[in-house]
Amino acid sequence: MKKVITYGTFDLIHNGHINILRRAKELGDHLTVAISSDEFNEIKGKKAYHSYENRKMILEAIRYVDAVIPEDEWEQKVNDVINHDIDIFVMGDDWEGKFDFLVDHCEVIYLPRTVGISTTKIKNDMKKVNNA
Ligand code: C2G
Repeated sequence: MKKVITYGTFDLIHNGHINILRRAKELGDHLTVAISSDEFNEIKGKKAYHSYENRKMILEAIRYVDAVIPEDEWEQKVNDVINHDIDIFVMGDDWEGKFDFLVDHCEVIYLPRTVGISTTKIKNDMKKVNNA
């Protein structure tokens, strides 16, 4: 069984998230998503709308997702890849090159981001609509 992993906040789930989850799953047979905890989001300088529990529950409802684990720190990826027997690590190409250290443990694939959508864009567009 070929196991894939990807990481992210996945707040306000949108088509860009679904595209990468679908494509990550298509690379193997099992997809684990490491979803950023609320505390780790603070380290990343992100404030998610949904709590960790709600973002986790939403991800678990997506057909491409087989397992969800917490992402608490930058340094956990090597252990995650080893402990979960991961074959392929996938991230959007806004992270191109940032996780190449994982090549000692698994295949590293960066996929093109979906153009025109992001959680930040959703928040900003909604502000405009509500203030119009
Ligand atoms: N993504 C995408 N297209 C978009 C928006 C996001 O392909 N239009 C991808 C990102 O490249 C990432 C994933 O969706 O691979 C999740 O995006 P975020 O929730 O924004 O995750 P991020 O804050 O980049 O966290 O340790 C890695 C970090 O946790 C990644």
